[in-house]
Amino acid sequence: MAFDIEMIKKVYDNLDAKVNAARKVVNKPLTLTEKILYAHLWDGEASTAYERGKSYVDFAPDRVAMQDATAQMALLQFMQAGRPQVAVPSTVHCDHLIQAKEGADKDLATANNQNKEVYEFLSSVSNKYGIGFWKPGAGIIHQVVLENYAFPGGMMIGTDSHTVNAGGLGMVAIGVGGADACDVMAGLAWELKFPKLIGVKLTGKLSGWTSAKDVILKVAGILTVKGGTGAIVEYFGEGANSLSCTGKGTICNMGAEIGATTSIFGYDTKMADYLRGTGRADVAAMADKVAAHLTGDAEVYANPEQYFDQVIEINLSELEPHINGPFTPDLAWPLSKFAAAVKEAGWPAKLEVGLIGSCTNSSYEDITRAASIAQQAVDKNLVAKSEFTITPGSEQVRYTVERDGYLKIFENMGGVVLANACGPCIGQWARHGAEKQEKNSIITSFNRNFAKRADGNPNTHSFVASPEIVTAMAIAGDLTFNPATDTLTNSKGEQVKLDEPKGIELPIKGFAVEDAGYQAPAEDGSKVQVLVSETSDRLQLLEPFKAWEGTDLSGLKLLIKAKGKCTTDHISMAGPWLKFRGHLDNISNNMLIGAINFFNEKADSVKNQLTGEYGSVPATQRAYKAANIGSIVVGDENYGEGSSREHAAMEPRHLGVRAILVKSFARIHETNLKKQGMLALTFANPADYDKIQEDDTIDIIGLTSFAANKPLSIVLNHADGSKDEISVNHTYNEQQIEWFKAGGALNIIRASVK
Ligand code: MIC
Ligand code: SF4
Repeated sequence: MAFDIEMIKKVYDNLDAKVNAARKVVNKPLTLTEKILYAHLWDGEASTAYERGKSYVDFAPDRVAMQDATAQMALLQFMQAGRPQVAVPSTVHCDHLIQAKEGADKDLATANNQNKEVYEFLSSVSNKYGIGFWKPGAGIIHQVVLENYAFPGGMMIGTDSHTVNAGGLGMVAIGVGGADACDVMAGLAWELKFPKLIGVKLTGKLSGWTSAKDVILKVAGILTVKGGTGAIVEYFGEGANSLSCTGKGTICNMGAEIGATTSIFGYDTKMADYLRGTGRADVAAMADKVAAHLTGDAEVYANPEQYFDQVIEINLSELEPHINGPFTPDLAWPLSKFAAAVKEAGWPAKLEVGLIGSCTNSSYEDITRAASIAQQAVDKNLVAKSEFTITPGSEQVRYTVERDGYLKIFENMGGVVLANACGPCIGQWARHGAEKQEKNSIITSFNRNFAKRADGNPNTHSFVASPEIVTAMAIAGDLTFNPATDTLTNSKGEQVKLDEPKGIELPIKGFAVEDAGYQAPAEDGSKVQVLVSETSDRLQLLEPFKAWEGTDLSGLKLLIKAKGKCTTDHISMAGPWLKFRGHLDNISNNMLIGAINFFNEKADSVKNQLTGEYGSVPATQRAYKAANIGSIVVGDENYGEGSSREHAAMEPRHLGVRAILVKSFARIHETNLKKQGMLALTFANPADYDKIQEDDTIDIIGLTSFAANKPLSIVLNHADGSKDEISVNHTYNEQQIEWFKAGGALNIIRASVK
């Protein structure tokens, strides 16, 4: 069930009829995104046109992908859904829990040992319910999915925000919380607000130091971290066709960083080459036959302004390499302006570590381009000044680049090859000395660079660039170095310049692998036992959340008014906490510990209104819970940006927070909150954020007539006896209101089983 050619065939067999039905109702030429969305309607062929950004629509995704850190919660929920098998092909990938310390072999052995209980749980649940299982060391979910499962015209959801990577192979692939995955695996529809469409027209052709990564680094600079919210980004134009399939994957991958629902490219010869190169000539042949439906209509691409809500044009021939950061992925600097920016801002110019790989940039092409730079270090007598690490995206890529001699090149330059896993990208990095919290700089080919993310040190300035730029910077050891123009002094005292990178898209001798790390599920899993020990500190069976009490909520305490950026890394940190991703009570001890308290500008220090004392956020909330008092969290713009981790919604739910009130939400997080039965509210007037005071007791009014498109009211009872009443908006539809009333969506599925 994990790979299902029959499923792909069915999608293609029905495509013509479905696209034609959509054409009739939409009544104008169609973008690629619309074709795929309308071809995946839960109710079959389209009978009505949906309003972008407004209509909630039920979809029928073809596949589900889950990674180990989110799969635990997704599958703990699925176990309660009472289904014998998953309803659509699904896979689990063990990639997030491996800590980078000494190099691939040792780190993998340690992970297998330390995470034994979790891996056994995931492997047995997968076996039982018909889910394909990719063992630790097999690779990072998005790379493995691109190599094995993604297909043009398909629709997939995955419990990781970078699921969108598969847009590089023409798929509408969307990151979701585990509860959404649980629904789809249980055979239910998956709901999404019909997205707005952003068109990105690519002209020209890449050359020199510029790579596909620079397209998305540039787009992130234009659209910012929230500019893609509620939208799907569709890339097209002659420039798009010239990019390799994996390069397209990189661009789509980092579309998560602009908040886009997903990004996509139309089917072309590069995708066909990649499918054939990865052993799927049959899929390519089938796609060729329906190729007209796997790209947008010519009229759309000729006059994009008429069909997209927003259009951006980028000329690849003029695009410069970019470096984005620090602390946010949308602070975009063209290479030629970066050195001045570093000096002006006073960021540490000395580069400590360069890290390449991750799900964003670990294709054969990426590795060969970076290796062409690393080779020059050796050839030109340069000694790399920074530490350098490589995380291959999959065992297939690792095995192939080792066979072709590229890993040796990195090692010759002093690089350390880490396990095929997320590693430093998600804080699974035992970085020597990070605890000293020194101000320092690192540069990665990853996608995110939020504070503390990689090594837990808030003073690490993390920058994002392409693997070849990262490699060049690691050789120079200096962020003010511009490889396109500057020279370096080698060990003989000569001035040498690095030549432009050169890469190979697909291995000339083909991909190879000895053990890809895949375990197929049992044909009949009914006898497979899934055991969760009651005393485990890593796994905990879920208790149903309580249903809504049927009244307005009054007497809630303000838990925290978070100031500024509050990503899912701030709400539920990864790194050392990843080990508790299957244990809701234990992981709740990290709730909001990274958020900055507006009133004292400190992290993890809030006033307990019952005692007047300051304490950590989780401890304060546990005190409210013990006293049976609900609370509310207030936040700024784009609250919950970043990850799909539903722990960021389940922890407050578990600890008794009743509502999250913010200026705006990131999409996945907002849905996660709704699914778990929380109230996700936004200020009708964002300036009302200023009215929230530290000692407020808060009432939420209007819940007894809670309805779609109808604002609620909030009364702020200030400590001095005065009051403010403010209006708050929400985006709940009727069904989502039922989730709230039932105490969470899972309670509704549970009820349907009995
Ligand atoms: C991330 O890049 O932040 C993660 C870790 O892959 C997350 C998923 C998680 O928190 O487990 C994501 O992007 O969704
Ligand atoms: Fe893993 Fe990093 Fe990719 Fe997330 S962004 S899936 S942590 S490699």
